Amino acid sequence: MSSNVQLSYEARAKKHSSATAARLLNLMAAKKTNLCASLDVTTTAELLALADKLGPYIVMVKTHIDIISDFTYAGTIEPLVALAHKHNFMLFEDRKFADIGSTVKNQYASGVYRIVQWADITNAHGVPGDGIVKGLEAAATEYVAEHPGTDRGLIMLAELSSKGSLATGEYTQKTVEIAKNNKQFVFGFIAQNRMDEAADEDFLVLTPGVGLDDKGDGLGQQYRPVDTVVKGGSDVIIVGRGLFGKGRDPVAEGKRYRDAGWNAYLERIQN
Ligand code: BMP
Repeated sequence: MSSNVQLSYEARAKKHSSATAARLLNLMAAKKTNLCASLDVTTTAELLALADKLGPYIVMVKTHIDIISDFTYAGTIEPLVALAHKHNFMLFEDRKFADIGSTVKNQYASGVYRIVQWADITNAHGVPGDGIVKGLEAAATEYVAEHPGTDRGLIMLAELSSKGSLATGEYTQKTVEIAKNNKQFVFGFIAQNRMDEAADEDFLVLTPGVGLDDKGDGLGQQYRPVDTVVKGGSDVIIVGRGLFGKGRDPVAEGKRYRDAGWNAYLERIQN
């Protein structure tokens, strides 16, 4: 496994070439949490209420903004960004772009959601090839040029948590190659394992499919415990229904997953 996993988040932030990755690493160190809350809810009110409750315990909110039934930019995004400032967490739109460069550029910057304007991080599949990164990067570069002091970063979907995923073996390797060829914009992976990296590389691994109580959801999702995930090289644990599923208290679960994730990280860097 890469030696980066033995280093502290602060140490990695100092030498990271991506401003977005460095910001994320520093924020995890400052807030002592590597927990990303995946808030898959369908109303603005639920999204904002959960973001506010969980804010103190998380480094990031991950959204699927297209599932919000009452979405408006002013009504949904503006208060969400205000909560991100209030609690100091980053925003990750789990858009899973998968089209040609020219199309994803517009999907990222335009339409109803205007993702590039508010999401620090988004993600993409490698299936279309390198052009997908170039298209997204073009939109990010335009936005950042017009908004000095901002940064944007992309993560690639190298593996999925779901049963029977086709993102394995050669597909995963080719996706990693796309990332390696685009390090100025791609800073990490959605993956279940650490991906290959050279001595001068440090791709962050963000891992969904994390649950302390359940093994799956009956629709193909597969959960692994926090300890296994972090000790396996993951830098950010992504937890959704484990935090706010039926009967769960988001504040209690937020603290529980934060502590589990942070303790596993401390043990990892101490060994
Ligand atoms: P939950 O913890 O409630 O199962 O949610 C997992 C979240 O992570 C969902 O938003 C899903 O879209 C996302 N996700 C995943 O579960 N597995 C992957 O491999 C990649 C994902 O983005």
